[in-house]
Amino acid sequence: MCFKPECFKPDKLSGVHLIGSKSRICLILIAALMLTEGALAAEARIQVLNDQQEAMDNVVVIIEPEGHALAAASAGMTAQVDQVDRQFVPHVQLVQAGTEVNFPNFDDIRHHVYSFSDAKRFELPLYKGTPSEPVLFDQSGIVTLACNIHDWMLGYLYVTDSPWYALTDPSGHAAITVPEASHYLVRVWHPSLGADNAGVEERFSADQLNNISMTLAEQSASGGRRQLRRSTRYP
Ligand SMILES: [Cu+2]
Repeated sequence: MCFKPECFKPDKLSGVHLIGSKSRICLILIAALMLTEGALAAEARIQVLNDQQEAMDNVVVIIEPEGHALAAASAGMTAQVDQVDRQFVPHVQLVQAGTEVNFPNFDDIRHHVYSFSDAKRFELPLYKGTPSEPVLFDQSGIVTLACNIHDWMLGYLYVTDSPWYALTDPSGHAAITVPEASHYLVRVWHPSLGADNAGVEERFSADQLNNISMTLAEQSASGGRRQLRRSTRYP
């Protein structure tokens, strides 16, 4: 086999001569579009800490890139909130508006799951196993989940219009791939804020996006009011 540059003429590359000039232009355009798509993605990295500088997991993180429409959830998006050992698992579930959620009961007793929240009022009367129909969550907001039988059972379903979201992991981190924009609105929420508080949002520029740190601080001096302090670490 020849590896000299003169040997790599187009007519020696199998298949190339089978593609017409119009097809070649199409292929070049598709390749260019794919490259453009790739270049338009940015990585958001957020860490949420409490006021003792400890990592907070299960914090809802939602990003809205400025100038980008919040695309609707694609049809058929599903999620689930289990009942295990008389608890909702996960304690916080995060879905995009338009998602259908199943509530399977893995306990050997019956549960009666309901919500009176404005974003979704529903009721799944006493059942075992998985109810035959999922519940559609088509409106953004915080849905508090409870069980009519077991008063201590409490869970949250955070419904967002944005397709760019994640929950923080045990190290307090969330990484979200977002489209490129000059600025981003980052919203965070944790159950300790309460269901009536949609969360705290801050605006960040593109060059801050991959190193955002937010602190969830309890303000005991102002009557126990909780709020978020924002800080951005620079290298
Ligand atoms: Cu129950």
